[in-house]
Amino acid sequence: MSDASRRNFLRSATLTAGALTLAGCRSLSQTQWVQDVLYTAEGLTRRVQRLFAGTHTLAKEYAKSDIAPVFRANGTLNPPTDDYQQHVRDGFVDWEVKVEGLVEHPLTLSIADLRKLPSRTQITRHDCVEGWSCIGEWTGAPLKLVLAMARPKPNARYCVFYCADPMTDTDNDGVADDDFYYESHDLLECTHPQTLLAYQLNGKPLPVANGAPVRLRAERQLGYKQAKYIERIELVESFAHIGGGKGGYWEDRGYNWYGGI
Ligand SMILES: Nc1nc2c(c(=O)[nH]1)N[C@H]1C(S)=C(S)[C@@H](COP(=O)(O)O)O[C@H]1N2
Ligand SMILES: [Mo]
Repeated sequence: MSDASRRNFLRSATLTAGALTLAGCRSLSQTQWVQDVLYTAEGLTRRVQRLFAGTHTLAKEYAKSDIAPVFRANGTLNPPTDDYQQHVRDGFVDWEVKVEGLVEHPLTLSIADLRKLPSRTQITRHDCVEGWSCIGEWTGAPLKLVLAMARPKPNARYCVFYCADPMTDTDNDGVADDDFYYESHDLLECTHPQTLLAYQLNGKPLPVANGAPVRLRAERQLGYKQAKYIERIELVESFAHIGGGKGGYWEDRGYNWYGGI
């Protein structure tokens, strides 16, 4: 896109949301809702890790020469719903990401809208609890810019990411689980500079297997926290009422909510 249209987009985003000036890390982290997250005691491991790691410590970034020739895919590789398959055929032009819940300005963003936002590119290592890791280059819109436009309300504490893939019988009890994949992160993680709504892997549109058209990258967290196929982001005060109440599809089945590496 041209500089002029980028400026226009930014201007209209600023006018509608009045918030892009808040996007700078410092001003955002001084707001009350981020401060509240910083001082919330949610469990010793997380608190202690945060104390040692600092608040916005960057995950390690790698060189181009470290990038794996093929980025391994895991979990859902191609959501089988009619709806998703139609989006694949349409090249995801009508895909929308809704941002709603405890926000002043609910948003609906197309992939084109996300691409118009200032982007970040980072080469990072993905670590899956199943015992493998892979280095790839991700490009996307920093989630904090999207949140700054949506303006979280003071009581918002988490983002819940709802995905387009239904999970089938992951507990192997012979009955298809009709739950969709979902995940959540606190607002500290969501405003981290390396937390992206990523639409590109290794310089190309995100492959279907890796979460097309948009997936989360929260680089200080394990693989299962990296929600793929994102359709909706809900800001909530608590996730006790969502799914099994543990903050994520795998958390509801026993994984830790805090997936810090
Ligand atoms: N929507 C969705 N997101 C998901 C999963 C999934 O099955 N569905 N699997 C998770 C797990 S366990 C891992 S390791 C990573 C895999 O991402 P990749 O396919 O790009 O390697 O996605 C995570 N996010
Ligand atoms: Mo994983």
